[in-house]
Amino acid sequence: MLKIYGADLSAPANKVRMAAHALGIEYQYIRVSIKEGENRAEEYLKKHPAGKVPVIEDDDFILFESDAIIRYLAEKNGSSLYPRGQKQRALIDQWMDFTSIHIGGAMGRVVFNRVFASFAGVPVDERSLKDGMKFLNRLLPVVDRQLSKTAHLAGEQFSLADIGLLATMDPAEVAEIDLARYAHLVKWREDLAQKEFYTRCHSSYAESLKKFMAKR
Ligand SMILES: N[C@@H](CCC(=O)N[C@@H](CS)C(=O)NCC(=O)O)C(=O)O
Repeated sequence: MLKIYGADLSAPANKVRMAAHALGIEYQYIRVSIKEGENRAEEYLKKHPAGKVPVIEDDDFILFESDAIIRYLAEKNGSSLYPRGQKQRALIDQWMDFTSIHIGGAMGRVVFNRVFASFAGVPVDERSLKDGMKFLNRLLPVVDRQLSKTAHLAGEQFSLADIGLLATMDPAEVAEIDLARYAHLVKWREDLAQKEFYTRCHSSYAESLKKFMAKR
C-alpha cells in the first residue's frame, strides 16, 4: 500500500492526502513529528535529503515534493484530475506552479510569522510578514478573477490545480488572512471544503491546529 509521510499542519502534505482521497487511492499515513525532529533522523533523510514532508513510498519508489507527487499519482491512475491533453495539462501546470511558487511562498511567510514563530521560539520577522501580505494582496485578486470566469481554477473541470490551491489556502483563517473581499475564492473554498476528499483529511486547518496545541 502507498505510504504518505506527512504532518497534520503541513499544507503540502495535506495536499497529497487530499489528492489521494480524490483519486480513490488507499494509503498508510505516517505522521512525522517536525517538533520532535523526526524529519532530521538518519532514516528519514534517506527518503528526503532535505528532511521535509511530504514524501511518498510506492513499493520501493520514493518521491518528494507535493506537486511532483500528486502529478505522479494522478498519472498512474490515468485520472481526469490531470488529463493528458497537452493544453489542458499545461493550464493545470500553470496554476499549480503559480499557486506553489507565488501564493505558497507568500502564505508561508504569513503563516510562519503569525502562527508558528512562537512555537519555534523565534521572533516574528515583521519585514517577511509585511512582504507576505503585500504579495497576497497582489496574488489573491488574480485567482479570484480566474474563479469568477470558470468554475474551477484551470477551467470548468475540477483538477489537481484546485487541490493545490485549496491546501495552500487552508491556513488562511488561523493566519488571520481576511478573504472576504474575494467572493469567488470564498465560495469555491466553501464548496470544496465540504467534499469528502477534504473532510477525510480534516474538518478544517483550525481544528488540526487546535488538536496540535492541546497535545503540547
Ligand atoms: N515544496 C515542498 C514544501 C515542503 C515543506 O516545506 N514542508 C515543510 C512543512 S510544510 C517541512 O517539512 N518543514 C520541516 C523542515 O524544513 O525542517 C512541497 O511542496 O512538498
